[in-house]
Amino acid sequence: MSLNKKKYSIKIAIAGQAGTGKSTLISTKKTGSFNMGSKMTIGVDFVILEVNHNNKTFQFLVYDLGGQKRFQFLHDSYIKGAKASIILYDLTRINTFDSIPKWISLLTHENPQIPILICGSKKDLVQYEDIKKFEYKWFEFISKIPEKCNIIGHIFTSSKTMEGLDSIFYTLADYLNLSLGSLISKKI
Ligand SMILES: Nc1nc2c(ncn2[C@@H]2O[C@H](COP(=O)(O)OP(=O)(O)O)[C@@H](O)[C@H]2O)c(=O)[nH]1
Ligand SMILES: [Mg+2]
Repeated sequence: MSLNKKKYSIKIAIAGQAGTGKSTLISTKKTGSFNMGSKMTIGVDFVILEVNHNNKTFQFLVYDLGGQKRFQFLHDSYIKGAKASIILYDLTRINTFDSIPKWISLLTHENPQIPILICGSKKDLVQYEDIKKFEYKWFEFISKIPEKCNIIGHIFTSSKTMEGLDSIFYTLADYLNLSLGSLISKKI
């Protein structure tokens, strides 16, 4: 690797109901192994993830917004500076899908054009029929979402099998690379 290789430094926020697997997802991506025991996220956790994609190195500065309401005041300032976001719902709990609009409101209130990638987590715990059900719910959902909302995709993931984890960050990198161009090309 050349010493002058560019790194693209990107702030992102990860949101979603408590227990959907946000902390597990970023720690699994960071360490490369699934860790069953996870402690409650207090306020905001911060993790740096390096992802190589298309001959570029992306450094994602990931803010994990805890699901607890009392930390709301911390969320707003992080969201303002984020270039993209992930909303996680849990494929084993339908109410976490139904809460997506609440998280979209939170994100877009502070940052109206923020790109949002939606992920259904814990795919290892559900059956094919459940995935079909959520695909159907997704089509219903996306047809009703206001046009100004910048939803960039929907991915099913499992931190246990690692399915979809790379796709999340490749999707964000591809999107930001195209849409932001020089804005993210800060050489570090
Ligand atoms: N089977 C399975 N369990 C998961 C997965 N992701 C997270 N979990 C479990 O779900 C629980 C909540 O995860 P956590 O990361 O703390 O959720 P958070 O509150 O959104 O940060 C923990 O017991 C995790 O071990 C997954 O992909 N598969
Ligand atoms: Mg957490």
